[in-house]
Amino acid sequence: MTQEKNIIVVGGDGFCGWPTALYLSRQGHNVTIVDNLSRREIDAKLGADSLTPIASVDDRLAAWHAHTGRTIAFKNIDVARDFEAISGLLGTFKPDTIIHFGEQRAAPYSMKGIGEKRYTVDNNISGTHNLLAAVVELGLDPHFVHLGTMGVYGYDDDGLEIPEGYLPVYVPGDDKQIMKRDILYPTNPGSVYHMTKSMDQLLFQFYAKNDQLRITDLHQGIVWGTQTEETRLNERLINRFDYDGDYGTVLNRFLMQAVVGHPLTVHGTGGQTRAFIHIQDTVKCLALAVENPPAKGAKVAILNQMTETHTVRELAQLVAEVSGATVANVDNPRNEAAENDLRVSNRTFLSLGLKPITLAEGLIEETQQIAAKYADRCIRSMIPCVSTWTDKQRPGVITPKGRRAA
Ligand code: NAD
Ligand code: USQ
Repeated sequence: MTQEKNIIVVGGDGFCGWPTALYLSRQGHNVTIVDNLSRREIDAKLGADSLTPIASVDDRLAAWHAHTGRTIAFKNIDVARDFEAISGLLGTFKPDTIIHFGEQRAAPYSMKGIGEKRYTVDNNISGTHNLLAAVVELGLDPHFVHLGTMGVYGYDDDGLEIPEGYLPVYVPGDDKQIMKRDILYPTNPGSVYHMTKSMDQLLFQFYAKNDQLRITDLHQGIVWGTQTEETRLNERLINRFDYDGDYGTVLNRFLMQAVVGHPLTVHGTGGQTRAFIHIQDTVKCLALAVENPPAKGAKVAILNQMTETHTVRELAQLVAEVSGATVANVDNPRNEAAENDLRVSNRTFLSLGLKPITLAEGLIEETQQIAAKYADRCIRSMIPCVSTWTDKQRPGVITPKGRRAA
């Protein structure tokens, strides 16, 4: 039995946060979810919805209690804007661990327009800073676990295996001796959203150095799948499944497109290589991170939270093979390398005992039990990716080759 901890899960109503809160509660921890429900509001504004029917927060928590006898508390707080409320909660609850999922996490949404760019920066940076500053102000010593992203490294294909956060550099000193320094792996974000995660890294570096906060930053790949052992217990506990052009991630989109008979929307050639992890493994990694905090005064622990890499076209082929779907190569609305290689070290989680679920194992179950089961809830008009990275990519805009189709 793990030792009971007081854990605050910021963003605990979201796709990764909800199953994590359940898993930690089932392990015997005392969990409080903090969420301002902004993700549900954004869906309502976009006219989108989770493919799976997600219950209200109150219903979710009541179902959890009914099925397990365990209680998870919920506080509706905007951590970016309501400093007094989050500071008050931290002071009362005195968490052993704060897990921070509470950011605007879609790259296409962050590139949609000036309002979305500003919201993403204000929300993500202020939220992270408020939490760190409140902890210091209150004289608390929780382990702060943050969800970062593989995308901070960029996809420049520089031939290196991406290390876990730090790059050893060798520079000539004044006396011509070669000195070794470990620097933060240089960031190269590909969207305003990814840029906020790069900026978060500097906040962590500063607070670990200046205030000896114990911080773990998990650089996570693209999460796929829907259910975990806990969310399967009852339909009121079901996890969200995003498939729309802003929030749907690539593999879940392909799975849903396959069952509704929509061609798989491969951007460009599909030569983009990305890192992936199943939601069940996300939850397990979080629990492993919670059990293994860095020492006080240590630098930020940066762990790559991913289990396999694939090109987008490989994913499309895999999904087409299991479903008979067709593949469409569409204009890429993003500003990203058309083709790249990606090698990533994930030694820490493997050494802590993670046994990853592979795509080959989980794909068919996901297609049949989620995408097919809820296919009639699909809003087809939400499938296309309409957020573009630059004005020139917008339909109807005149380019040197002519006007792009509206
Ligand atoms: P999500 O949008 O489903 O969940 C985020 C939750 O945070 C939502 O419930 C939202 O309401 C809440 N939130 C946002 N801003 C808040 C604020 N100011 N105050 C309080 N609550 C706030 O996203 P997710 O997919 O669960 O991602 C969680 C974290 O993991 C994010 O930080 C994301 O960057 C990171 N991540 C996600 C993926 C992925 O594929 N989903 C991959 C890598 C990293
Ligand atoms: N893509 C397609 N077709 C689609 C949708 C996407 O080809 O229909 C391509 C994109 O152009 C991109 C790749 O698939 O090359 C990945 O896109 P994505 O939307 O699945 O992932 P991304 O925008 O990178 O963001 C997601 C999460 C984000 C997280 C990130 C991890 O939304 O929160 O940080 O994955 S990572 O990519 O490793 O940085």
